Amino acid sequence: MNAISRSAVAGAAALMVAMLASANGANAGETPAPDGAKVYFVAPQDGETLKSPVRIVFGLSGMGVAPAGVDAENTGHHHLLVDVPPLGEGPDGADELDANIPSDEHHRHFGKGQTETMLELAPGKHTLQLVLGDKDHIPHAPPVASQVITITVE
Ligand SMILES: [Cu+2]
Repeated sequence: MNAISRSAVAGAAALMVAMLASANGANAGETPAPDGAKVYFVAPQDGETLKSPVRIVFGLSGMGVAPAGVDAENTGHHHLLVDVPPLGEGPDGADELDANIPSDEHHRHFGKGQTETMLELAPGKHTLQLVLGDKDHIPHAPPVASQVITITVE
């Protein structure tokens, strides 16, 4: 094979990789998540009305919890998104799927490996979403995120 056809083959291969990545639907972090991994709210339930502070219990199946910074296969730590758009639909769009999850009152990190929290919330409606992050606080590929639930605080 001469040099020209060799680079044409490499170019075609790169194009195929790019097409596969876009067929995947979205950006994603570099840490793989196993098929069927799921994060969900054990409590509260979607639509529930509660008093503050609200006890929030994180459920995870198909993966394990490890503290931030620990590099162990098929693990991550919980993040709780409060009153922000669903992961991937915020101001940075799909870039949220392969970036560090911010750390602020709307993006709570549980980097010690916690699986529940008591959350102070003002009266009114609030949305909550759980997102698993890898050792560097980046969502997995594919992202492991719960449905967004809405609760009302009295
Ligand atoms: Cu984190």
